[in-house]
Amino acid sequence: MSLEAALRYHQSMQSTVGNTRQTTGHPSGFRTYDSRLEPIAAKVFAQERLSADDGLALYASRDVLAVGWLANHVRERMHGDVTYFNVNRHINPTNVCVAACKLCAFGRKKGDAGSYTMALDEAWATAASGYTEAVTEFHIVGGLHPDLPLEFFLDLVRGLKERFPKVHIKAFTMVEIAFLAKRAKLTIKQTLEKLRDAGVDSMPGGGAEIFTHRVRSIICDHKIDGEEWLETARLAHKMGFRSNATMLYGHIEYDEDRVDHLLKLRALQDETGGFQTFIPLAFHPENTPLDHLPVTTGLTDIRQIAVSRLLLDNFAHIKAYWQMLTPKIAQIALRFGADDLDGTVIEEKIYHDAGATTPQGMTRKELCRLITEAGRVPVERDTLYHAVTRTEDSFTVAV
Ligand code: V47
Repeated sequence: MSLEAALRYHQSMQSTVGNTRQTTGHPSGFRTYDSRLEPIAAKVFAQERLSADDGLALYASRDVLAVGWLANHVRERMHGDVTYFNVNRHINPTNVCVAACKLCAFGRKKGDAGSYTMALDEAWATAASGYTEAVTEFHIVGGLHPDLPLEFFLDLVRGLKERFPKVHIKAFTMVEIAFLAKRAKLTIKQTLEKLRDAGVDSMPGGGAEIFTHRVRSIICDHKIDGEEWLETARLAHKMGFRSNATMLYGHIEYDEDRVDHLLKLRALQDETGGFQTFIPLAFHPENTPLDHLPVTTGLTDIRQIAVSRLLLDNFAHIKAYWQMLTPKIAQIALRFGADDLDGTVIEEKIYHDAGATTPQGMTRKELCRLITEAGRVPVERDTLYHAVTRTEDSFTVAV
């Protein structure tokens, strides 16, 4: 059957099985067979803010393609075809962690088999290893080590800045910052000041998980609570740091928890404007105490990207983190609301300890191929979304 014939057949089936997509009458030609999406579409076209109920309707809708269409509409309104990626390296200085979060396969207790803590020289050598293209970003996160003092992390960052002065240091989640502050008997603000003076440029979005107490008390009861995560981000933004935000989905949370999480991030973004990118993270259960839970499906992942784009109207970017989604789903996500794929990464531990089968890293060429094949235009960015121009193994950043 030719493509045209297949499309005609599909259309005739749609009109006979009662699943007919209705147009809303809007000039954009939006169509849905879910009447609950029509008022939401009207709001999206009028650039009006969506409510918590709208969020729930988007999660509940059986018309995932229509949800994705709306998210893609917003994505193209904001970014056209531009799709961002970066050349980065992840560094996880230690997997020793006092917390024993049920969501995690990465953390180990001190002295346990498989536990490790890098010496400073080792961490600096790791930063330089494994890749020939000049990285523009180090992404540094790790366990909550019971003995490593704040000074260790300050030395780590200072040493990196000395050795790689042009590389942006995106380091330490809000959870790590609150932990380091407590250990050093400093306020969060004092700790952030020390990190800034040592050379930390921004923060990654991890540790947010799901903010509601019911969920947090089960999946990560040793971490700071949702309010403390938000307050730490608030303080960081007020000091001029930019940060990302994440949400871990696909475990024991309900749609209501996800909507609550997204709207809390949206409210903080209204206040500070400090978030750059939102990254929905699919839960990988393998090797965690929650390994009886199923992995997320492709449609759940794609819908989550789309709902994030639609609810987070004040976030500039939605990232389809290919390491977590797989390159195939991440590529499709570029048509469902995402405008960023993250980066080369080089070495990833958190998801691979939890059973991820994705490669450890990707080259610029491979990332560009994924983006181009999705009909988008790849743009290499630095952490702050300035375009990067490359010559062999060096780069310049447009500011
Ligand atoms: O906070 C831990 C999650 C996060 C599992 O800011 C798990 O650019 C799934 O935050 N299954 C760390 N997820 C990763 C992260 C991140 C990744 C990429 C880019 C950025 C950014 C941030 O990973 C943790 C937690 O939410 N996580 N264990 C697991 N078993």
